[in-house]
Amino acid sequence: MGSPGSRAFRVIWLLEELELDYKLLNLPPHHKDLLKFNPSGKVPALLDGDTCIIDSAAICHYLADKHQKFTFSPGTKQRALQDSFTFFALDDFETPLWTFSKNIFALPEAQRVPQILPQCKNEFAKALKTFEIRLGDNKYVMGETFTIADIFLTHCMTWAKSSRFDIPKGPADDYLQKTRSRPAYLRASEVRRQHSR
Ligand SMILES: N[C@@H](CCC(=O)N[C@@H](CS)C(=O)NCC(=O)O)C(=O)O
Repeated sequence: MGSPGSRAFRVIWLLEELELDYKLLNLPPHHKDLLKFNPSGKVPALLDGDTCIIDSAAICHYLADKHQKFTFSPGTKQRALQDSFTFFALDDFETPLWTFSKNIFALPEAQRVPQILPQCKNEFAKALKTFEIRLGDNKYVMGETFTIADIFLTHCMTWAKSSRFDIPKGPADDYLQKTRSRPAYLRASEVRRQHSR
């Protein structure tokens, strides 16, 4: 559940990587059908049988662990390293992006604080430098193996580009070209395009 233009895109991308059948309910946040499962009204949510899982990170970890694909196994050092990239995406990248978006459009106008916007861009730029050092010469953050950490990082950096944050030519941009040319990413983008009509 959730519009493919939202964080639901992360889940759609993973479902496409896993080549699973799924039904997308293109619901906006706070839709009554969603509020039945998630009191915050936020998207995405995954309904699997009679269980509803909320939060894009929880959903992606559940799907990857269940199918043992695009993740290292829990309890391994590689999984800890993979998770540290995921949490980096959700903390160092997403926090300034979400604060920026809230103060540009998501909050009611009277609650917006425009003075915070430059700080969001600075925080993101700092995180981008850290990311490039951590990525090094790797194709994906865990080396040759594509994992869900790449989904969160790519989604955040794509969000940054669409909010006109600066991602200069260099390792991060080269990385994005690799992750965003994966066939599953292109299929997920097509789903998003069809649903945005
Ligand atoms: N940590 C959550 C965040 C979910 C979230 O904030 N989703 C946005 C759309 S991308 C939303 O539903 N916003 C409505 C709101 O904040 O009330 C996740 O990754 O699923």
